[in-house]
Amino acid sequence: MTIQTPVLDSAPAASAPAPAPNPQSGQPVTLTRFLIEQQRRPDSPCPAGLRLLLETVARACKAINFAISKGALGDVLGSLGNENVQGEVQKKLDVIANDLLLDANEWGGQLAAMASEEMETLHPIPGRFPKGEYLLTFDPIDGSSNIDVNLSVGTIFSVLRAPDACAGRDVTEADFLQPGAEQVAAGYAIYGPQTLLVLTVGTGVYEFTLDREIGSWRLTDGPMQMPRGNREFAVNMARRRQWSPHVAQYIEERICGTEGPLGVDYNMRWPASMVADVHRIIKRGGVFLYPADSRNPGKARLRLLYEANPMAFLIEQAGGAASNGTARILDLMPTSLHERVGVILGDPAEVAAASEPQG
Ligand code: AFP
Repeated sequence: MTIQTPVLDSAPAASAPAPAPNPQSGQPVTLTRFLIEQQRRPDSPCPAGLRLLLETVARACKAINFAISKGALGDVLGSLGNENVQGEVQKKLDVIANDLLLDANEWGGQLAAMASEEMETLHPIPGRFPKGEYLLTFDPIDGSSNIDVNLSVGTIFSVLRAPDACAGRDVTEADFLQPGAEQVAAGYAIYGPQTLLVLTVGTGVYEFTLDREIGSWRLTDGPMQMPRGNREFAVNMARRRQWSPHVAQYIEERICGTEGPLGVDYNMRWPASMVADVHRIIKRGGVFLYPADSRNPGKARLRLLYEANPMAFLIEQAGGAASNGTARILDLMPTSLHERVGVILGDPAEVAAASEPQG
């Protein structure tokens, strides 16, 4: 299913949000019940194989949450002393979370292959297990630099359909290089004051809270639509020298507030965790920027396949917009597994104002 979401310059309304089961009805709506009800929809945005895959990913996120919460009481903090394929110092939890996702997902028969921020090449499904129709990409721990200082981190995941040809051959990197509009599901777990799972199968964005007493994900919000007009931006000001003149002016005008051309004050956040920023924006609005380096666009920070694309899918489903500064992120054709892009996402009016003028 290709996501037909309106173009960037019109505030995209999410595809008709599904009538989620009523969390207030007394009956706990678990993730399993929610996904089965999505599967039963006439347009079946969540076939059985996808439902099983999402339940497996959600189960792995519970295990990741358990590992993270051990902190200094378990051997999970600190770094491994080496760098990952991104050239970033690899944290112990990066590898623990990556292995939990691989181990949970490789035997179920839903996947043709996986790819991760922490692995240079794709992870094929071992020959002893059946191959399935989906491709899973993930950032096992987003915000790794926050782990050792007890700030929010998350897991980001994206599901694509594997090309039919994969059935008869080995999966290649090229099979993953699909525009984000081809995603059939995306989500994140956020390991913060609460442990939350937020996901979409193209029928709106839904939030599940981990009930730690019984270990069950329970529907607590959705379909979520981000509030408009919240004057709050998230950007790393230390990267100022890398911004284009247009982005620099966009931020400067907001810093000037009532003393500048906009005549209104803005607030700023920077938790150094995209998952925390995206969740805040879905819940209360605002805008997130991590622009590409204007002097060398290839030196953008965020990865297209397993950070920008899943978050863009979620943001658009919640009524927002997501751009690389010049184009809709979900329309971009990836050229490599770990390709990096600039990201501006959130309130459509703010995304349009921060994006480079066309023409
Ligand atoms: P890490 O996972 O390496 O901590 O990076 C997190 C991230 O990819 C994204 O979640 C943040 O928004 C951004 O990088 C933070 O980047 P800075 O460290 O440059 O602020």
